[in-house]
Amino acid sequence: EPKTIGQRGAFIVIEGLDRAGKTTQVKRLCDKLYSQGHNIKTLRFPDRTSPIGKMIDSYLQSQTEMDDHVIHLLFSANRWEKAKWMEETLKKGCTIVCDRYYHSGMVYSAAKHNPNLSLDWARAPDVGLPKPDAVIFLDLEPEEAEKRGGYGDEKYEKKEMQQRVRELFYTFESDMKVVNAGESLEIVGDHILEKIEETLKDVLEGRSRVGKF
Ligand code: NYM
Repeated sequence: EPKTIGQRGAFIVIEGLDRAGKTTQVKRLCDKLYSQGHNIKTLRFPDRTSPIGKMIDSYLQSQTEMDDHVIHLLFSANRWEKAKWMEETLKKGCTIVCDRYYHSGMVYSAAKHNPNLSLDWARAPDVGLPKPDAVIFLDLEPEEAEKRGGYGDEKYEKKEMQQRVRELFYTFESDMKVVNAGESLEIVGDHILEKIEETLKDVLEGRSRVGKF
């Protein structure tokens, strides 16, 4: 018997640094919640499948150059493309587990140190998006990321950039639940579950509405 019948679903976001194991943890969390009887949908940003997503993908792979503001607005537009679907999905009683969202949007762009692209400027285009019920931040020490084989070839996957991104994520510490991603898969998974337990209960028992950023 699905637990979410008659109630809205919960909106859970997994944020974190590159190499923190977000994708694996999103999968584990979905499997776990599904086995508990939740209706689940997953989402990841950037969603590289839409026309805007394809432009983002091309930028991340250094195949096209773009002004910092332009790519920032495309990342935001890529979230707005899904906003209506997210609201409808939650309303139907489906829980959404999402790999990255507007915190990534703000911090990666602001970490570029472009004097014309402040954190405030970066925040503005995302204002009004559906607000997650819980944001987990998978935190990883840079040394640990390096032990995991270092970063990939995409834009932003450089040590100095990741360090700035990490510092900026911490300016949103009060919005997020920090989980140390340096532990084993199982331990990280258990910590995530512990941190969202209260939120899930509140949502599923009808005590909380979908907010807006
Ligand atoms: N990224 C992701 C941004 O710069 N802004 C955003 O709004 C989002 C959602 O894209 N290095 C960056 C962070 C990552 C890169 O993400 C690709 P992933 O999770 O590796 O596909």
